[in-house]
Amino acid sequence: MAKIESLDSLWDFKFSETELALEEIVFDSKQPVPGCFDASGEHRYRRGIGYYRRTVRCGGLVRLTIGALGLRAGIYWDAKPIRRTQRAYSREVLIFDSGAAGEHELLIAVDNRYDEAPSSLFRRDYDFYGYGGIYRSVTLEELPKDFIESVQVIPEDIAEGTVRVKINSAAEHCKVAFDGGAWVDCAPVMRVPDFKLWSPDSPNLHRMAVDNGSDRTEVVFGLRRADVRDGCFCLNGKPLKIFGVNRHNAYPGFGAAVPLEKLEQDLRMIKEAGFNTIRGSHYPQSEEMLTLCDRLGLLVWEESLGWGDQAEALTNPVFISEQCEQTRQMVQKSINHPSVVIWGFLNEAETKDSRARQIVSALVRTIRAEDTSRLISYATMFRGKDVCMDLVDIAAYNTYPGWGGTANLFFDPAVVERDFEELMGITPPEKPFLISEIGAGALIGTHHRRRWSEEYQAELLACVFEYVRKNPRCSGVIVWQFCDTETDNNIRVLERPRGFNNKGIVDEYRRPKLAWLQLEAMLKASE
Ligand code: ADA
Repeated sequence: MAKIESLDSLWDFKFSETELALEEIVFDSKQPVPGCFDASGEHRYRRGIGYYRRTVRCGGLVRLTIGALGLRAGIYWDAKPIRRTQRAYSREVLIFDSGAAGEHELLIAVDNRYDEAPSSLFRRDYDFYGYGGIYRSVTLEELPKDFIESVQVIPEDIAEGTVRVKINSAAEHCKVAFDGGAWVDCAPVMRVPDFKLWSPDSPNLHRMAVDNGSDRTEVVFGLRRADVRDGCFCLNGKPLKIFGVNRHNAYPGFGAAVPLEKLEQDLRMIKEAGFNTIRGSHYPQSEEMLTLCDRLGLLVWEESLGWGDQAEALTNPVFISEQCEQTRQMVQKSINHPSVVIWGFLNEAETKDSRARQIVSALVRTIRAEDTSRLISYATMFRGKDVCMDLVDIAAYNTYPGWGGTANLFFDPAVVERDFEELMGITPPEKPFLISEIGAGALIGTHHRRRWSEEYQAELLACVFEYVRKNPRCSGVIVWQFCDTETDNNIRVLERPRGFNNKGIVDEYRRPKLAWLQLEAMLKASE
């Protein structure tokens, strides 16, 4: 197995509001990688370019993996450009000849200025803070000539314990071994010895090692099937009701570069409270996040980056191809994780405009070309006016009864029932009916029972959970949102007190609000 070197450390750093010629840069400080330069310290809230540099000892063919960065970047090896990307939150994998063995320079110029063009994947009006930095780990690996590029293991028949194996390797002949057992010749469909199914209650995992004679690697996978029967979401053939949270990957002081310890604490907290699902809103998730969900037994809706994109963007050829590319990369990256059961994209895009059908179809085709074993959806805000829902498997609605557009100061349970009845009425019978977002803002410590109080949020969400629990037609609800998250206060200054989206059921430091305690009690009571 090739040795993987972590490049996480303190890198040389320079911040500039305008672009600098590489040879002119005077690195005057240090920044941690992973890290967001605008999440704390002297560059807090500033927009510009963060130049990160470090040296690396290596030679020959290498694979450089950057877990994620944002918002856009130029990547340079020995001062030569090797990639430009605007795919914030996506993993970047670069395989290239690093030159003679010895010391080389890696420079990553990260730009957090908003790009407002229709082709842009991250605009200022997105309702989450656009951090600048290298969000996730960076690694480097020297590769043999006949290296293994990727290994996919997709459950085929869960009664028989068979999997479909796809190996992308320069050397054709590969041997594989399951769970430390005997090496056998690889075949397109293989039976896993002594297999056990994966589910949230029993998150059993298997390992498959691959050897092609010059390179060796190992992947972890799980056997489970997610599908739709009689309009219900099913796992391993049985209806499963989704009770989940939307989670932004952010933490005060760290921005989008959430330390692993905090990530693990979040996921454990969510699992222990009794939730079974996380929607990774609104971008691809890290390898560590999905590995933890596989192990803890949490289902994941993973989606590519998008937020409220309008027809002008949705019909822009660059936007379409960038959306397809980031979605393809997301599916390839996460395909072995049993926790991922739904692929999503384009949160709240303008899918009431028939011109959106082109991009939605292209995204569905892109996903299907990589993986036919999971369900596909997108979260719509357009209810009966949406014209793209026939293209996906699940009818998923973002809906805010009792929050937006009503004059009531106190919570009125009738609004929830009315809203859900209307949505169920427009949902085709063959599709699962899923609430992909619902919630209310609550300022922690506010207890006057009216809007913005913890009580108002708790009453609303308790009413929603009760309705979903009792209603067999409803496949589930994913609360908006797990924790309060910073947003760009320039845009929503009057709707976002403190510069935060305050609909978290825990605050930004993960201190529970009443809603958290109430939902936890309800979930535990129904276990
Ligand atoms: C939308 C959107 C979320 C968030 C939410 C809100 O549903 O998908 O990202 O902005 O609204 O809090 O209003």
